[in-house]
Amino acid sequence: MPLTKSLLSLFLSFEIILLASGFSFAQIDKNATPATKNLYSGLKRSAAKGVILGQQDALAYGLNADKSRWIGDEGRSDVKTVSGEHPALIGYDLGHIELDSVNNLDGVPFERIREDIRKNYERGGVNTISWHPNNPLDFSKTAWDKEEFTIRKILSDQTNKKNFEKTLDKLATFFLNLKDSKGDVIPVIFRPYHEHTGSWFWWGADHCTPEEYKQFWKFTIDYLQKTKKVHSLLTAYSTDNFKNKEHYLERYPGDNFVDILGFDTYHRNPPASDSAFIANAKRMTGTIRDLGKTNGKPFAITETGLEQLTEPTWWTHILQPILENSGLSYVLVWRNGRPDHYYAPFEGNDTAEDFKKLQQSGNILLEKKVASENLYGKPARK
Ligand code: BMA
Repeated sequence: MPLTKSLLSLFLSFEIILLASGFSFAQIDKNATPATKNLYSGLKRSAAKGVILGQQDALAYGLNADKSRWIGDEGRSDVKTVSGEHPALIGYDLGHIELDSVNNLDGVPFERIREDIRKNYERGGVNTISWHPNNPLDFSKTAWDKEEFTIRKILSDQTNKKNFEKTLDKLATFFLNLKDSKGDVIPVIFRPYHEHTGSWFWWGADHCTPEEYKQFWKFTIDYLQKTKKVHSLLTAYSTDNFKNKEHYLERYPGDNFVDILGFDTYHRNPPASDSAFIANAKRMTGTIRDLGKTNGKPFAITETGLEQLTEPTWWTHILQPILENSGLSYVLVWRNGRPDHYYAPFEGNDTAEDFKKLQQSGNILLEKKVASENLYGKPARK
């Protein structure tokens, strides 16, 4: 019947509009660049294919077969040496940008970070940025050097606040100067003030109230987006281990200030803790999946790993069960920083074969599969 038919088509077109905009409705920056908006929907889309595997500082340095360090080699990453492909998500840290330092806190030149971000972006990969800033009230103190109520002292004192804005100006300059070869600004995931359920950083749970943390977060994001006009960020909220949904959300600044829901969790004391680690990671993934589905936001394990990979089948026996059918957009393992501090396989590492099995399982997406997902553009044709 014509009436029913036209009602139906009206309903359908409404639904199509909703669906089309639905992928971006939950994104916080309405003025985000087209590539940033596409990345946001791309991260949700690719989660149906597998979990993007990433590593911190993967392109900047790593380990040789004898565990000596390589630093700054072009086109190299330990994951590529082992698997033939770079990780499809690369993490970087901007710690010490606030000091106008040439290198970040782990000795990587900011110029190199900028280049690696561009190269990874042009390969279709994803870039995520954490920040371990020194204490803004006293730059001689590191991110781990806990002052009493730093955040309160920044928010409540105009001079401190103005000084902190100068630091945010430096971040904004960095973000705005990340350009591709066409001169367009490159989108990045920005993951500030992480692991705040713990108290090891000056922004941690014991050093500010939930309200202060939220205010500080909102101030940072508003300042970058509204004052500095940075429109290339997806913002990731990233707790450490948490007990339940209430604990996860205790310091959540709100759906209008967060694009990606995440948490960090490290596997410590293996093998005694193996099954507890898997169960815990699955439980926490379940919490952020529920929240992500409700809010239309992508969700991710923003840091994880087993230091020194002491279990040869860690990838298929520990990580794979966590990732399988998880709906996670990505998982990032930490850096191959030192012979006693590494999280990804390198040439000759005991877990290299097992890593390849995980690669073949189809549960993770590395460079090639992510490139074919076209995360910064329209969905790839079937
Ligand atoms: C920690 C360690 C440190 C490093 C810091 C920031 O987990 O890797 O050595 O300085 O992250 O990258």
